[in-house]
Amino acid sequence: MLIKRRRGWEIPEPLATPEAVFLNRRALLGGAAGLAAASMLGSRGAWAADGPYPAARNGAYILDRPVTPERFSADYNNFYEFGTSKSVLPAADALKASPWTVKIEGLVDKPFEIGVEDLIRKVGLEERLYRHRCVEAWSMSVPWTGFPLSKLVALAKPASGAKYVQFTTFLDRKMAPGQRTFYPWPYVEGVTMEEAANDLAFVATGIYGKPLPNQFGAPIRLALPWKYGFKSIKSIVKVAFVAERPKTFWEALGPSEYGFWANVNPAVPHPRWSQASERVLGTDGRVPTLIYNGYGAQVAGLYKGLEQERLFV
Ligand SMILES: Nc1nc2c(c(=O)[nH]1)N[C@H]1C(S)=C(S)[C@@H](COP(=O)(O)O)O[C@H]1N2
Ligand SMILES: [Mo]
Repeated sequence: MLIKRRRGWEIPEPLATPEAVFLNRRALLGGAAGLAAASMLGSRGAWAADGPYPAARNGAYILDRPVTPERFSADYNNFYEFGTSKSVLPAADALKASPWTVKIEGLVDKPFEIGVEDLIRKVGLEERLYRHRCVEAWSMSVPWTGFPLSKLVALAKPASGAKYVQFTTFLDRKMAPGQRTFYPWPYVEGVTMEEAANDLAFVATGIYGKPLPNQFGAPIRLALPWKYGFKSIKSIVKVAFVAERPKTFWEALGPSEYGFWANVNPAVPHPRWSQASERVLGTDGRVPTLIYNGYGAQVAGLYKGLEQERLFV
């Protein structure tokens, strides 16, 4: 029998129980108190009685630190389409996340459009515990529900000329007041085909065992835990396979501060602050930031031969 040796940073399962389970229990036992907690957490925070949530956890992706309680992570978000405040939860109520379709286009066998529910039915869902490290030096650890990005790539059947995958968020100035600003909307992000094929690259449709609440980027977003949080684009409407490196949103806004690669590295400071440590949401403490946010074993190989690039901004 093969016994998997516990890596130093992993913690026993009970500490990593998603808060949804805890809250569900409270909702069942606690009546009104539980319901109040549930309604606080965002408009799509329904307790799905059926459907694909919660999905089975993939035990290969666990953490060395407790899951951030939802009451902290769900009201401390970056979602500039709905304002620059960290508390975009109420404003993000305006996001109409259902029905929602995603266009697959560019250098593919045959472009197509697919509804999020159909997509989920095709690829299946799993839960993974991932760290998330914002370039602003705060972090959280959350249970995402979703599927590997490689499954979406396989569905798309890209042509050999495709070198990058470009993701685009919705554009709707009526619905999203933040898009009435001068920023280069819509939000665009991208990864190389090699990054997209890496097993860590994840498409999230849920969090805490339920569909994504709006402020987390409903109904479909990326989760790239070895990169700064801004790479994890929210509310995706288009996935395009392209030959040229996309000009990404933050890179377009501030190229001296934000680049394409944006891999986490504590040794490379942001021009205006240190990246050496991070504030952990829901605690009063800071912890040291790790290169590739702790995921170097899985991803460092992607960057061999690219040492001349700005890999860490
Ligand atoms: N469309 C879109 N995606 C986005 C952002 C945004 O403003 N708009 N903010 C990014 C940043 S800076 C971070 S840190 C994460 C925040 O994800 P969270 O709110 O789920 O923690 O979303 C990223 N994805
Ligand atoms: Mo961020």
